Amino acid sequence: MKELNIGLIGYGFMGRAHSNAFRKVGNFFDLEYQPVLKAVCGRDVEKVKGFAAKWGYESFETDWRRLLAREDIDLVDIACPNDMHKEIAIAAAKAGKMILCEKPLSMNGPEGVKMVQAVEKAGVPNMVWYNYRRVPAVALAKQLIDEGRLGRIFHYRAKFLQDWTISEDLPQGGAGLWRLDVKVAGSGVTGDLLAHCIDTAIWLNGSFETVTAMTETFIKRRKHNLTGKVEKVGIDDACAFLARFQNGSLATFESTRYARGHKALNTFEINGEHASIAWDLHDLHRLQYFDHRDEGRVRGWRSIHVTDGDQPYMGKWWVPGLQIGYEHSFVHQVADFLEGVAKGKPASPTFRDALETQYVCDAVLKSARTHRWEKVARAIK
Ligand code: SOE
Repeated sequence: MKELNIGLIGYGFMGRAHSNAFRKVGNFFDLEYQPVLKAVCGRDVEKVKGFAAKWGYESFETDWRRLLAREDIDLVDIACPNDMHKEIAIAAAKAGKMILCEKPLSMNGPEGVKMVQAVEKAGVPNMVWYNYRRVPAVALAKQLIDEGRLGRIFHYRAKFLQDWTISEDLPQGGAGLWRLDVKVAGSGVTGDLLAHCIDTAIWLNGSFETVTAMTETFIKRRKHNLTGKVEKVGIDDACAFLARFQNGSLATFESTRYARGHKALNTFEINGEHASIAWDLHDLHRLQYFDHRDEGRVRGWRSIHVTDGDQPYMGKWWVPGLQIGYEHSFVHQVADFLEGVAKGKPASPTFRDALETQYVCDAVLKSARTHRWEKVARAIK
């Protein structure tokens, strides 16, 4: 087994999710490459030191440029806030490192273009952590669609609902709350939550054609944790949009952090001419499937418990009936990436793939401003 030295930048929620995946992947998947937790980087020396000790990183850095300059780092994993993705990714590409980048790829499309150009010019393997594609039930949905079981697709319906920002007293900015600061996050629920739904939709249903959107910022001013002042809120708290796909299907997407009672209700439903499928993150190991070709007397929605060895990824885990969870989607994504590196065949979503999601987000936010239908930009050459 060849060792692949990881340099992680950022040690928040995603730093933990990725580290956990790097640690576990070799125990469950037979791979040519074994990730080695070489170094973690963060600005606060005490915190980064503590993280390194807790997660088993051999060393730590407090300046990401020093991490990139190290010859013993093969892969840079960008798990810090969105406003830093571009600069780090471009520098990492120039340094010849493989790159994994937390979603969304960038603050906006133009930034994403520069990142795609940098990794493609350097010829370094790259991928963006849109982890929900690797939930076994979602991967099973992809198989069923690709086998043509649904037939022509008429409708795609997606939601990502949360309720954690309803209080007016919640500040914006700083650790944990940078998602509410537009200068750091780029946008609100569109880039943070709908980007997941859009990525999954592109994967399952193909490219978008046009969108029309509305957004709202319910709480207009919040105290900023870093300045101590009450400042304007620039993010979209909620976003709903309609879309037309290139395959002719019609779609609705909705996301908010103001849906009381919903913690992370990420769902999709797809209606085709023969069959429909539905998935829900709160019940992530199940795929709902309805097939009109079933005998009428017993026709109905099937709730498929996706835990069998012949279902995506499940042969690597326990025995039939025993489910896995959220963290495993990250393990699967690392496994697919490492397999891709070994075979010289990139695993999706690459930076180029993720740029498509960025273009959809840009069109959605533009439409919310113009109140018009907007065309989604095509990929760069
Ligand atoms: C926001 O609350 C968040 O943590 C997103 O940033 C993640 O991408 C999503 O998977 C869960 O919700």
